[in-house]
Amino acid sequence: MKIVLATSNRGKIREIQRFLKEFEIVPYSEYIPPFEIPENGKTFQENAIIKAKSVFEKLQQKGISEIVLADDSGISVEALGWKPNICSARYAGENASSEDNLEKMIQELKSLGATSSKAYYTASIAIVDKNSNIWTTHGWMYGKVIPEKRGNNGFGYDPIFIPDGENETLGVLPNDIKEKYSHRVKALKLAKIVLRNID
Ligand code: ITT
Repeated sequence: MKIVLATSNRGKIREIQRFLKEFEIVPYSEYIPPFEIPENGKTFQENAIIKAKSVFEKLQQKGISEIVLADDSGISVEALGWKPNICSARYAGENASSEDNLEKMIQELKSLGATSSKAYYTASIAIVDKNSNIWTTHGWMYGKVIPEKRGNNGFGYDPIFIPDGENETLGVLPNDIKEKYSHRVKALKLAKIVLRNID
């Protein structure tokens, strides 16, 4: 069964393909040129639905009818008043890179004098099936962030995030350890049940 991913984030594409091996996972950019999707929802769930529906509808306009899956995710940090939350991708500004966002967070933590702060990741997955039904699932990963980059594994904020139960960042820990705790994998486990029961 084919599933079109409504994301341009290569880190997400890699992790979703790795976990949903039983399906044929195709990024939407293989069908249509990537386009700006206004993520103006108030929650991860709302934004995941906006992304999945936007790509589903755009594909339908081209006569392509496929199941679409989107991921909206982010990190919430206690010392930052549980921000950036749904604004994680634009923490350092509208067109900020992952590197800019990471640097900004390190600087903010340093300026607060925090040597570490409790943090968690959230992932909301939205699926639009071929009958336009919408399904959502969610997952969380708890841990802390430190104001120092360690390792290059994972993506985004992973080089400063240490999951509960570990002593190293996700930048240092291998992929299979991230999978054990991952917010995205928890949401995808539930999404798998949905995907096995729709057509
Ligand atoms: P799409 O909207 O195209 O999917 P995006 O990167 O803009 O890509 P989001 O709006 O969902 O995605 O923003 C999520 C941000 O949160 C992302 O840019 C990362 O910086 C961060 N993030 C989410 N999950 C993460 C993970 O597993 N590891 C590290 N950072 C993560």
